[in-house]
Amino acid sequence: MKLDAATIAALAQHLETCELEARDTPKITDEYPHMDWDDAYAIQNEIRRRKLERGHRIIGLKAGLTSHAKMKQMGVTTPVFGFMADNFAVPEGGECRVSELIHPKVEPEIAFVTKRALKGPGCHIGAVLAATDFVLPGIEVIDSRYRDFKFDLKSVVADNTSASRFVVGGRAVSAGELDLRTTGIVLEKNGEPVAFGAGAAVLGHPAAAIAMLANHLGARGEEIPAGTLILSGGITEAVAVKAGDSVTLKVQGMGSVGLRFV
Ligand code: OOG
Ligand code: MG
Repeated sequence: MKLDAATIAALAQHLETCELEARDTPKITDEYPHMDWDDAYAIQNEIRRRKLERGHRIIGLKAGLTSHAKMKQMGVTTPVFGFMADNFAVPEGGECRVSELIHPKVEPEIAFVTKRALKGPGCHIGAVLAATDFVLPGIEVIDSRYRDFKFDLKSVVADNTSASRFVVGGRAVSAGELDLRTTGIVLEKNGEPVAFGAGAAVLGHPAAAIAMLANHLGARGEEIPAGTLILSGGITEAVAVKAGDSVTLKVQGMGSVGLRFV
């Protein structure tokens, strides 16, 4: 760790205030270029603690930057992990208020729900599939607090990996029912297909993103509890949205899920 506790608390307060007030900020590594990975996750944990203290619940976890399309779009090379609070959830077919956000983008994802705890190190896709209750389509709405979505990995980790809103729905299927590598997806905006892909875009198999998360937590003495919802990461580049847009994700064998931006 390179930052002291007071600096970590101040940066967490700054980033969370930007989230809650829909204001952007330059990336924090401009001012703290020497901060390390542990500092970045410590700032994210402090944001989580602030939300819990105000009575929020943590209702899911996420992996991000798990596909080459996303890594290329953002100019980074390593997946990152974050959390979702209760107020991030949009009901299936529901509305997402753009006035609460800075510059939202949508991502097509496969969501996993665990039925058993997953613990690293050594977690692999076999263990993930065995511990998965079901998978279902999910759209993540990301909203980096950083100006023009310009960040590096440590800044984005501190900013809870741009987590903002999400919707899951469609048909929940057991993970063994489909080959998630060849499961096709189509993301539509206002009825037009805007992005296509298949599950293998995410680390060869979306379950690999869940295994990576379990190994990341395992290195910190933590685990993914049973009954956890996890977003495995955008399969394609993220697509910008504005008020009036309607977005639908169709996933082969899993139906569709959507939301509207107002
Ligand atoms: C970081 C979050 C990326 C994903 O699914 O790749 C992410 C960002 O691109 O702002 O959630
Ligand atoms: Mg995502």
